[in-house]
Amino acid sequence: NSCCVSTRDWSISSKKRATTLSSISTRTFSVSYRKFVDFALDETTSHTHLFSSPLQEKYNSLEPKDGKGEISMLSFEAAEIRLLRSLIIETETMQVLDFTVFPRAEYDVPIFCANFFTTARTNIVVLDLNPLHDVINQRHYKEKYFKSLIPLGLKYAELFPWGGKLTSESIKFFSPIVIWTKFNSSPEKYEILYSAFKDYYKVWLELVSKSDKETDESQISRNLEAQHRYLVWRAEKDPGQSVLKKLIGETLAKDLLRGFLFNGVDVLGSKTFNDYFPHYCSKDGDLNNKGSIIGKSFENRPWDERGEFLGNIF
Ligand code: BLA
Repeated sequence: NSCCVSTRDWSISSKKRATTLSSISTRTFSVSYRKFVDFALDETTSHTHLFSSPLQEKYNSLEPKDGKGEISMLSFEAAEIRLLRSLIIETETMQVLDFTVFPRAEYDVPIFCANFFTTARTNIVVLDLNPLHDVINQRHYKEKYFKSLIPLGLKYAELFPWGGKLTSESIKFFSPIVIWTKFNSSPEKYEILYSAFKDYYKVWLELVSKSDKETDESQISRNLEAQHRYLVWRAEKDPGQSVLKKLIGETLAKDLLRGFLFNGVDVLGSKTFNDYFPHYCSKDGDLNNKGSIIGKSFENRPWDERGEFLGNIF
C-alpha cells in the first residue's frame, strides 16, 4: 500500500535523535523542524490524497560524512501535486528544513517554499508561495493569487524584518508576501516561524483546492516551462549547496540536488541554465560560477504595503 502519511517514517533512531537533541539543548533550546513537516503532511491529507513518491525508496536517510547527525527525506505526490518533498538536516551544529511542494503543470498555482537554516546563533529563512509566473509586470496574475494574501504578508513582515541584500535574480522567484529574514535563535522566534509556516501552508492548500485543472495545452506547457525554469535556477544556484557538499561530499550532494530536491530538472524540459539566464553566460560561453552577475540587491523590502514592487526591474 503506497499510501501515505501513516507510513511516514522519521528514520533516525530515537536514541540517536535524543542524543543529538540533548547535546543541542545544553547550548540552546532544541529546534526541530519535524513538527513543521508533520503539520504540513496532516494538513495536506485533509485536503487531498497523498501517495508515497517513487523517490522515497532511494531518498530516505543519509548520514553526514563525520557520522554526526542525520539527513532525513520524505516525498509524496497527489492528484494536484507532482512532488511534495522535505529534507531535514539535524546535526550538532545546525538544523535545516528544505520543504517544497511542486504542483503539477495542469495547475498554475504557486510553488510552496520553506527554507530554514538554523545554527545555535542565527537563522536564515525564506518562506513563500513562489509564483509560477511574473508578479512584477503581470498585474492580473499577481492579483489572482496574492491580492487577498497581502494582509497575511504584512503581519509577518512586521514580525520578521527583511533579511537584507540577496541575489538579485531571486526576487523574481519571490512573491509580494515573501518572508526573507535573518534572526537570532530564540524559542519565541521559533514559535512565530511555526505559526507563519502553518498560516502560509494553509493558504497555499486553499489556493490549490480552489484552482481549476487547466486543459488548454499551451497554458499547460507555459506552466511546465515555468516549473522547469524554477528547478534549473535552484538546482544551479541554491545557497544550501555548499553546506550539502561539506556534509555528504560533492557526488552525493549533486545527486541529492538533481535527483531529489529539484527532481524534474533533467526531464521536465530541455532548456539549459544559459537559455533561461543568458546574462550569466560569460564571454567565452562558460557558465559563470559566481553567485550572481547582477550582484546582490534589495537592502530593504522591495514591496510596499499594497504589494506593489518598489525595486528596479532589471
Ligand atoms: C542563504 N538562502 C540564502 C539566501 C537566500 C536563500 C535568498 C541569501 C543569500 C543569497 O541571496 O543567495 C534562499 N534563494 C533562496 C530560496 C530561493 C532563492 C529559497 O532564490 C528560491 C527561489 N539554505 C537551504 C538549505 C541550506 C541553506 C537546504 O535552503 C543548507 C543545507 C543554507 N542559505 C544557507 C546558507 C546561507 C543561505 C548557509 C548563507 C550563505 C550564503 O549567503 O550563501
